[in-house]
Amino acid sequence: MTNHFGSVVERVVIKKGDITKENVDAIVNAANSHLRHGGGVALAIVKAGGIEIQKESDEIIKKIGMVPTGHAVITNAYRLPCKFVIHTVGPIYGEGNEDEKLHKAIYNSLYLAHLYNLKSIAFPAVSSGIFGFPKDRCAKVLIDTAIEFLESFQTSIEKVVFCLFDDETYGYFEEYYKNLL
Ligand code: AR6
Repeated sequence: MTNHFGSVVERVVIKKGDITKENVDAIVNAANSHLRHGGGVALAIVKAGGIEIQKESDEIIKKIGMVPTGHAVITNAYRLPCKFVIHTVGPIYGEGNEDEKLHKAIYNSLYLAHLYNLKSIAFPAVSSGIFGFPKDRCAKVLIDTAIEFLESFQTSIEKVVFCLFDDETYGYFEEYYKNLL
């Protein structure tokens, strides 16, 4: 899995931590279609970054109505150390075609970062909290999508970080990633 940029797998980083502290160009929010950031990592992002993130999200909803599952939008990051927050909507487990929808949510987040010419992006384990997607499958879909994206074309993105909050989720990501090395 190499191209002229070097090893694609090595541009993927797995770490444990709080994504609101990540010093990357963009962090990804695991949002809902109404961008109401009321729980989970979404609430942590608004608490750490400021209510302006919710206000800018509300403006987006006023303009476009809702963000469909698998799509992504971008706001400023205000008091967060990153520059932007990319809000993506993963599937709710049980609604059907969840793996495809999760793949699309991650791919579209990466594509938006690419359009903004960003170099680094950090993801939480999208859909695997309140939305109930199994954590081991989440690890596979997220890591596979990042590698597919980095391999598929020349992108500004140099580094994709998966920032996992709890030991169990970190364990699944670490285990899946190690098998790719
Ligand atoms: N840093 C990194 N990961 C975190 C953090 C943090 N600070 N806080 C939580 N996580 P969830 P979902 C992890 O529920 O399943 C919200 O209400 C968490 O442990 O945030 O996509 C939204 O507004 C889990 O591993 O997102 C939506 O309504 C992962 O982030 C809904 O939840 C995702 O959990 C979205 O549900």
